[in-house]
Amino acid sequence: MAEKKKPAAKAKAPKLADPVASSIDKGTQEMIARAQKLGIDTVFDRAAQMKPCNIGIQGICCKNCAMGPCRLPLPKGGIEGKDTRKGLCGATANTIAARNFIRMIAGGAAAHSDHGRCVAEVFLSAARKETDAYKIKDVNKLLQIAPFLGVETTVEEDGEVKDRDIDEIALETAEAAVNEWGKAEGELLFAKRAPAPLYEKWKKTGVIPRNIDREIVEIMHRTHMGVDQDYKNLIKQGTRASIADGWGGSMLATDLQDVLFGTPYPLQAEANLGVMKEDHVNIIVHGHEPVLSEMIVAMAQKPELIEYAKSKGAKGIQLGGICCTANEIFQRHGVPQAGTYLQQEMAIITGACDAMVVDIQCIFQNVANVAECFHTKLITTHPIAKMEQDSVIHIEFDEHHALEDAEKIVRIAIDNFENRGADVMIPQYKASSIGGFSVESVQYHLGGTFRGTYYTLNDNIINGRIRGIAGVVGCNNARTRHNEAHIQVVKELIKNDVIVLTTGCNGIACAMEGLLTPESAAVHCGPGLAEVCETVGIPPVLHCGSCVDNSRLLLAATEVVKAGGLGNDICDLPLAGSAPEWMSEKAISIGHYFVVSGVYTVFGLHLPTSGAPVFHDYLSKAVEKLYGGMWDLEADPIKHAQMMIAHIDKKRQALGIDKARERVLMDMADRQALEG
Ligand code: BF8
Repeated sequence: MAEKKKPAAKAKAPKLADPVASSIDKGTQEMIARAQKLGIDTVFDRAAQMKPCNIGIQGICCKNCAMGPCRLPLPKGGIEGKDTRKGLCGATANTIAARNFIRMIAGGAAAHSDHGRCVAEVFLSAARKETDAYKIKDVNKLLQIAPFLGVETTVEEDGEVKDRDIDEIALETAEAAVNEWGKAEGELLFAKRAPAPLYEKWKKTGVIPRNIDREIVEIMHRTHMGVDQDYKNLIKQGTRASIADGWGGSMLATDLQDVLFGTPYPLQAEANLGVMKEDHVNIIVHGHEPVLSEMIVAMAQKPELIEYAKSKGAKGIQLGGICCTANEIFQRHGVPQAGTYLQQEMAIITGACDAMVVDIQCIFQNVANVAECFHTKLITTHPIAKMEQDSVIHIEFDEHHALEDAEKIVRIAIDNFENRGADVMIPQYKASSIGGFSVESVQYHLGGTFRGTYYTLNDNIINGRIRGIAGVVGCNNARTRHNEAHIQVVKELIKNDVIVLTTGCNGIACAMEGLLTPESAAVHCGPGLAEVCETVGIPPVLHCGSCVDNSRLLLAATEVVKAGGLGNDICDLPLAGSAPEWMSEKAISIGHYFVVSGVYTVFGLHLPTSGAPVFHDYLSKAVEKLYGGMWDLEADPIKHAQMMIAHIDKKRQALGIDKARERVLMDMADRQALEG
């Protein structure tokens, strides 16, 4: 008799994320719950279902050759005595962690710098007058950067100094800029924009980049099996490549974007998913390069296309940004920020996203799967960033026919409006925000038109109203509650009179929380910072743009050094950096160029170096001796902010300005007013 088959075991339902534990944002919580009801998985559910690799997290898994992967987990009780761990080839934990770490720098520097290269090439096309879509919008910025690239802006004729033709300057500047990626000799020209003592430190340690591409390529060579096997020498190359990013590729991206699209000055917008409108065609622009989004912004305002949208039953066209594209179009046009990195799937789950247009970086492949559950058209636009799913439309964007491409994309979105289901649910949460704080506009607000320097900012730091400056930047990470650490770190800093400069997804998180408004100063700041914000009319958190715009923070710090009274170098300033919810290789590159530019930099979550304690230690103590900045790590947001404040106080003490601050702290009337 045939054996009776056992009934198949009922498949276990996959574990789902708890919406409230996943995000501090109510709109995001609503969308997570909605997705779960509809049976659509999101990054939050996937994080609940898949644990991160415990060995990879420590940075000591080597898969650089086929004898491995070799894994050298740190023993539970740590290492006693000599660390004898080694891979098949003999690579130590330090070698493996350092190789992995600088490969992350290479990935991050490549991403920022390739973005910069694309902008430089578009600028070259504009300078050659090969495109009608892109023109030089900010001549002053061009004149400001041209000398750093070795381009004269004046000419002497018959003993008289005259302005050179702007088209000639543009062309020479564009050619010099493009050359920075691959020139055969010399050094990165923007390195000299750093304060002289910092430049000298780099020179002395031999880390001035030769050109941008070479430093990234050399990382790939050095970390190939059997090449560089000294963690100190490996991180030295990581330093060189990260400088090539911060003071090179990213800085060129920022500067040339300002030349082409305008240097940001403060303007107002709104942030969070609630900026989407049920009765409008909603286009979400997601990614990084403003080369694409600028054209979409132009097309979405074109009367003919607005009329076309109306002919399809919509009241108009609503644009919204996700990730750094959001920051780019917010800071130059006041286009609302629809959300941070972890909200990209959520924007589609509203059911009201008629098209999501993406270019490069930080784009989940799963947005294609989510889009398939709704009417949303997902459009990829960049030749280096396509998706395998058949539902994805690819419209290759090219500066030579950029306006036509943008119009085609906007028309696809409009045509798709009538395909919406009845299942639209836009979370009704949004906050007002003010952005557009470039180095120049901070100078205007905090330096004054007459002084034209950062003098007033320095003055307020010296007199203690402002305790110090913090750069809080970076991503979201689904391994921690969305936006919680961002907001707690920033609130703790401003409560303690530390002014915050923000970029990237931290900037969007702060916008969603209402921290980018001058009014928030009275609610959240210590008395000194609140007074400055009220007097000058600025928010306590200054939105400085996207992740490539971290170069603005380097230049702002340089301006503070130049204004005087706070030391001679960036490492002398009461300044600290932070990335509370980092996740990308770009964050590691940014973190490292902050550190080697002299900034004490704290990351949240973990660092992929913990499995190699000697190397991990080297990144703090030894690196600090070389450059004045160091890496630090703290997952708890309040402790994280307190570590930054302690560093700021240490620097105030070294500058001899700690006494002035004590006087401000003694002002009880201010304290009571704040508490009231
Ligand atoms: O470059 S902060 S999640 S969007 S990597 Fe990405 Fe991180 Fe956001 Fe911009 Ni930056």
